[in-house]
Amino acid sequence: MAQLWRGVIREYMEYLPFAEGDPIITLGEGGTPLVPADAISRRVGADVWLKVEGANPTGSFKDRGMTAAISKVVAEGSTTVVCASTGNTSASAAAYAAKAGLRCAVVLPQGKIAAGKMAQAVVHGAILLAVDGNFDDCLNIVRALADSYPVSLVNSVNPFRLQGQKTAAFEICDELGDAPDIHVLPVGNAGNISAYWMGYREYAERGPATRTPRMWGVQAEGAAPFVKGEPIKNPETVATAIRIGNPASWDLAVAARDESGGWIRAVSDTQILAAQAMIAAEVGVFVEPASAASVAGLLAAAEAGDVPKGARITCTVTGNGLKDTETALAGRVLDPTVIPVDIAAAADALGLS
Ligand code: AN7
Repeated sequence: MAQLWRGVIREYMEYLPFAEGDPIITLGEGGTPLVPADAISRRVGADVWLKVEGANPTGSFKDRGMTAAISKVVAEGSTTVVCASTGNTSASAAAYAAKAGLRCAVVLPQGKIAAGKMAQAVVHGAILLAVDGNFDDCLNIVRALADSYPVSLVNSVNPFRLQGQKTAAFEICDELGDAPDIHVLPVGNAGNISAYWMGYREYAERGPATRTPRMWGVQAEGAAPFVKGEPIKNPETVATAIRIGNPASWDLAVAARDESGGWIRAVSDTQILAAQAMIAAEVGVFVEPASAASVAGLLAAAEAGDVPKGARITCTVTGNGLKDTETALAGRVLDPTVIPVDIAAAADALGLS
């Protein structure tokens, strides 16, 4: 009989601040595919795998952290959750709040959320507030709200979020038999790179892994505060998920980078979109632009001669491409060849006859 997946809290409870009997709000998150990416391996001369986080219930890695944060909110008896978001956190918060029967309010940068993510917040019944500002402004608002009013903040400054998100590192080690040599992922608000580093460290300390990987973080050129070394005022990138200028987990991300012997670099929007198209066409995985930043960063590192030959490399592709079809289809010709209801015509059009 198949082994059924029970969600990240039940699968990894001994590594998480949860105990049997605690309320657990889950949509079955985690257990996502780790896909060997031959087309990328060939390009960079290494052994590259994609951790496909778009396969989570709401289509992004945020679900791993949200199951933990929302479960704790329920345990504490709060009835309203709030978050700021570039789209995926709000989609996840709205879904898990719906499952838990909580009120959910999301504060979003106006006009900068991909349509699919907006749809998710709406259908799951969240209260939407749009701010004439960027994500960093939105985060300031919800932090102040949570300080002064009886609402629970579920952004990644909530420590339970990172606890849940670290389980992705566990899954990778469990599947590969040990930690990879290098782990690459996009960096926005910097919670996820911090969470992976925590997960890899804990697995090495407690036995399931013998070592930790180098952490390579990738930002979009127009939104690259870690590359600049300071927050930036007006972040801009086609990858709206990582359009963030003042990351909340700054110190944790710098520690992840430096303790692991890694780096955080930037790639252009053009490189991001090219990587997105390549992953879809040659690996068979449709990711959103922010997710493609990890692969774009790896390809750029290979061009610079910085990828060790034969290294085992895992790349997190953080979100599902279906969330933002507008960006993926921009500049593409969509017109199919129109044929009558006729097999010969279909064969003709396909060059088979
Ligand atoms: C697809 O949803 O910040 O560095 O508000 O949606 O942990 O912030 C999203 C971030 C990468 C960056 N890829 O992760 C939000 C939000 C995708 C994302 C990131 C995000 P962090």
